Amino acid sequence: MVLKINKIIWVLAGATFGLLFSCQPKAEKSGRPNIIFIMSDDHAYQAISAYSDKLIETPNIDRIADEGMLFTNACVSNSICAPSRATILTGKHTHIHGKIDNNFPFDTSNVTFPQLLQDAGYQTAMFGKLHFGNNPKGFDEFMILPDQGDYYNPEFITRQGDTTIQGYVTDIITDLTLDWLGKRKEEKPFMLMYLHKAPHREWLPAERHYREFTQKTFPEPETLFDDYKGRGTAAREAEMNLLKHMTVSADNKIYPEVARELGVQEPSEWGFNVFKSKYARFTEAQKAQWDAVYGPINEEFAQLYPSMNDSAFMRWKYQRYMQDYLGCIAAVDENVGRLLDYLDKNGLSENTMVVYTSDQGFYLGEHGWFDKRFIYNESFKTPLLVKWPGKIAPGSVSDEMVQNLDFAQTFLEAAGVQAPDDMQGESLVSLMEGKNDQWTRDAVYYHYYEYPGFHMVKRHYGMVTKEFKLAHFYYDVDEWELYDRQKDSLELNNVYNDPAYVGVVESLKEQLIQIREKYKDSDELDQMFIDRYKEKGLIKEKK
Ligand code: SGN
Ligand code: CA
Repeated sequence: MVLKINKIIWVLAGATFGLLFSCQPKAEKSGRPNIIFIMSDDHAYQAISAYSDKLIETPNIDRIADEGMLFTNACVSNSICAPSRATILTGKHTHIHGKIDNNFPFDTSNVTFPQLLQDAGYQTAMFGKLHFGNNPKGFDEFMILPDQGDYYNPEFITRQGDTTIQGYVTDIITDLTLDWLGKRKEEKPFMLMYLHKAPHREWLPAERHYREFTQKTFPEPETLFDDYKGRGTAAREAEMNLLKHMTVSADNKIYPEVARELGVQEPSEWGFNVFKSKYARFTEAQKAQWDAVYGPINEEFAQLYPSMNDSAFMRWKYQRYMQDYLGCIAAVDENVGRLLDYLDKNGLSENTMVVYTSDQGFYLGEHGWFDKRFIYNESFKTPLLVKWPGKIAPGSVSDEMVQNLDFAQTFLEAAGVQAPDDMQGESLVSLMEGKNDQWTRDAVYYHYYEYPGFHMVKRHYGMVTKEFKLAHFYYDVDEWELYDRQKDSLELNNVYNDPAYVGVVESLKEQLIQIREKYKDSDELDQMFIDRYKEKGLIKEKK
């Protein structure tokens, strides 16, 4: 009912506005803002120059913060792809919308913000990676990658059927997006989700970028050789260490035959198979271009490998990893620039909110890791840059604890649509407008489930404030960790059992109980999700 009234109000308001300002550009008739949600996959904030210029310059992504706001404490509620995307769409924690991991399909009976915006008269479109196992609801048009999608010559799922498009995925997703913008009805506001696959593993850059980035050397993180002392079992047992778990073939691009001949110990055959299947997708011309650059890298590796010790091999892997990962980001940045230029040239910038974020953060060698999943900083935090001319002051910064949980309510408020009462986030509009006194949140909740599974990061939930991080790892362990975020920014010392923190532990545990209640999470639900894994044979019964 509320929605219907809202819709009527907007139709009337739009009509009045249209009559009064009929000489305005057509797109602004209704007065409601357009919304462009740009999300990349696994884009670490460490690899955006608005946050840090140690690794790469991203001038186009940075433009969003220059013209708007940089959030320095944005985070996710569950650091993995599909759960994060479901949280973004529904405004609910993963235990509520049910998409706790990448295994089970999204329950499409959930109400999502695009459906509400579409009902309120917005044109809606989605291009790129969704990763739900089913098609999105609430979109006038979509073209999505099946599952993780491919970097080269990717397939797309559309309502009309599947199609393969020749070329490089980041460029193609942008072409589709710009094409739709050009074709849309100018009299209606739009909400567009422009969702990159890059820089997701296995990090295949475009030719123009691998030529450039394979020539570069990058600074190593302080904790590349972390020995995980001072942390718990979960950090020690996670399978995402560059030396032990990153594959020399699929990840570092050494041809399987070269790796075999050298006797490199791969974690499993899987890396070889992934490399072969990705290489097989290339056209003959793409293979030739690839071989011209990666062939010499293979030759050099064959020379070096026999005399490499573990630390030299780790360093080599780190450089290879960064060259390809950052090469993928270069294409994302260029293409974000294409989109921003399009908005400028077509008079759309003024009335469009543009958001840049990632579905979660990522380890770029910190703690010796790649991948994500943990409540620890590099995976828990995610980039967030937003511009909204006239609402957000250019060059502003917010260090509030905002979450992917907040997007749905933010977009609904921006569009003047009432959010359903059961959404669990908080609209960021007040923060964007500089009304910081209206922001009351001082802690966020986190819960990761996908265990046992890829990379073997144990199940854990926790709570994070600006000062502290408290986490409980459960299921096959029962371990608590506490980090003092002010004194230990690298999160190297679990102080949970430190007598100096007895009072802090007591009060944070109490607060954690309350936040679990507030968000309707519980031990019973934790057990239910474990049982679901048992039923599906994803975990064996405990002895
Ligand atoms: C793939 C990756 C993993 C990654 C998961 C989830 N392996 O399985 O490293 O953790 O996706 O990523 S890959 O080499 O086959 O790409 S997510 O972003 O979809 O959650
Ligand atoms: Ca991801």
